[in-house]
Amino acid sequence: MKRLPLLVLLLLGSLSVNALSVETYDFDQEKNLVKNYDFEGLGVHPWRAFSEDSSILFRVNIDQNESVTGNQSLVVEILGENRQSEVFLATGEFPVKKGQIFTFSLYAKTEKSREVVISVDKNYSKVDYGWKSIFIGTDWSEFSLPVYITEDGTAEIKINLRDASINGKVWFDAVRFYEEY
Ligand SMILES: [Ca+2]
Repeated sequence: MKRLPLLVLLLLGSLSVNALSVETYDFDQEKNLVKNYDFEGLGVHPWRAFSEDSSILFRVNIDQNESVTGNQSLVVEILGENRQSEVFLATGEFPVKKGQIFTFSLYAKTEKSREVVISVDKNYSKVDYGWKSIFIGTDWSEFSLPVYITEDGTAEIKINLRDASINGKVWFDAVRFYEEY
């Protein structure tokens, strides 16, 4: 019985080393325009999930057991038997100017591999500033999209989970939208 505390200490030690190694990546967070980009607080605000199909069942939460940075991530869970409708994840709009070049990047993983579209568009219009189809797997991976602004106004980053007939959890962490100089 005396060996148990030592074993627990060793396990805790190895966990904290792993956590440190994924936390140290080279990026200046001052450049990041995304609010709540690493989901280390209590809530999901200002992120929101929505679908134009009101029959789709999904929920958005903070997951305290999965992360790339810190200890938490954002998780979207699609539940039940759904049609192939789209579920979007989005955050607020950013003021942008014609000619600016941004990068939109994020880390993601999922319970069941799925195709997801990441994009940046001008809200309430058909103007796309960047668009990419990505394949999210069961391990954390980083994805990135170059964004070219062609009009003054606002832009919004969007994540389209596309096929709500594939249910399960999809996690996101370390989301960035920053200008390239
Ligand atoms: Ca995090």
